[in-house]
Formats: sequence, C-alpha cells, structure tokens
Amino acid sequence: MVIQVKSNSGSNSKAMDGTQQKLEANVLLLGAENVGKSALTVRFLTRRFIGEYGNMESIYSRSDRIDGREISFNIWDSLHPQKSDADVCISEKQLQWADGFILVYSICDRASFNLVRRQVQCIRQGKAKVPGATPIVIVGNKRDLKHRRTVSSEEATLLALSSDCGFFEISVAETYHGVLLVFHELLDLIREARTTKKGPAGLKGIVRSMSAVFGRRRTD
Ligand SMILES: Nc1nc2c(ncn2[C@@H]2O[C@H](COP(=O)(O)OP(=O)(O)OP(=O)(O)O)[C@@H](O)[C@H]2O)c(=O)[nH]1
Ligand SMILES: [Mg+2]
Repeated sequence: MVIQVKSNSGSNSKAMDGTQQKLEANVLLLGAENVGKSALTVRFLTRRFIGEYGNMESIYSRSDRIDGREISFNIWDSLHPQKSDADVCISEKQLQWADGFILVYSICDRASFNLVRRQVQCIRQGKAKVPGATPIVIVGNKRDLKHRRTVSSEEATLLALSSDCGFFEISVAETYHGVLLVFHELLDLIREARTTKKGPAGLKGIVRSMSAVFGRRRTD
C-alpha cells in the first residue's frame, strides 16, 4: 500500500514534451542515516531488497524506456555528513549536479523527518534563482513498521503541499511498486521544470493553477 500526494507541478509529461530524444536525469537522494536511501536505490536498480547495504556513497545509472522515450537516470546515493554543522546543508556541488531530489525519512524516526523539512528549505533557497520549482519528492519509508510510527502521514502531506513537493509513503522492504512511483513522479517533475525553463508557462501555467485547486491526489 502506498500513500501518494502529487506535487502541484506534476502533469502528463507526454503531453508536455514534444521531442523524443534521450533524456538524462540526475537524481540526488538525501536524508538522515539509516532511513533507507541505499535500499531505495538498490530496489529501483535491481527490484530487490537485500537487507544490508553498507555505508558507501555512489552514483549509479539506469536506463529505461518510459512513454516511448529513453530515460537515463543517474542516481547519487549520498551519505549523510557526520559533522553536525553540515547537518542540513547540501553542498554546492550537489545542488549544481541534481536535476531533482528524493528526500527520504523513516516514519519511525522523527529526527529524520525534521531533517527533511530543513533540507527542503535548503534546496528551495539554494535554487532560488532557477526559474520554476526545483523538483523534490519526499519519501516516508518503512511503512511496514507502522506500529512504531512517530511521523503521521497527515503531517508529511502538509509539508509536501506547503512546499510544492511530491510525497509518497512506502515500504522499500515490502514493495518495488512504490519505489517505481517515486522515480516516475520525480521524472515528471523534472520534465516539467525543463519545459518551464524554456519558455513562458502559457496554458501550462493555467493548468498548474487549476491543479493547485483541484489536483492533489492521495491513494491507499
Ligand atoms: N523495516 C524496514 N527496514 C528497512 C526499509 N528500508 C530499509 N530498511 C533497513 O534500514 C536499514 C538502513 O537502510 P539503508 O538503505 O542502508 O539506509 P541509508 O539511508 O542508506 O543509511 P546510510 O547510508 O547509513 O545513511 C537497513 O537495515 C535496511 O534493511 C523498510 O522499508 N522497512
Ligand atoms: Mg546508504
């Protein structure tokens, strides 16, 4: 079971995107220690959940054909910095590199949710000069451990709605499907952001304002 909130900016990417060239998307995974960043990455790459992942920082690539178009994902599975002064901030290099962000917390770890809240602000400030919203998807992981929950889905939904992020609550351990939805949602947002950078919003701007009123979705 997956809870989903579509970001305001989400829309039908096929309709947005005229060209069919290969699209490259740099995706940066951020979040506190032990929330499942590597598990999520490995699930997306291999469909498997193997349990223990070590603490290596790596960039992986995976190519897919989505909506008839070749997509190349570069996925940076980051390590949360040990030093407390580097607690929130994302390096300039990471900000420059990433086309989109997946911010992961564990629903059983309130501190990890608080960190995501601060990271959203950090990214929004860091990318303030870039036109259009920077694509961010917030992921509440470890949904299989609901009995130990300390972060409600309502609270996370509110954060996502107020900061124009996508949101999913998933269990990487239990299903591949939720992981796939996360990456596809981020891809939609990245495509949308690229279209926004290219020119005025026009009809898309109108559609976006309408979806701000009608469009958010939550499914169980
Ligand atoms: N129950 C449960 N455990 C999970 C889930 N996802 C990951 N884990 C476990 O949580 C632990 C941490 O997972 P990692 O993927 O290594 O977490 P990480 O965020 O990459 O951690 P660092 O690299 O140390 O920052 C591992 O023991 C995983 O097996 C989940 O959905 N449910
Ligand atoms: Mg890791």
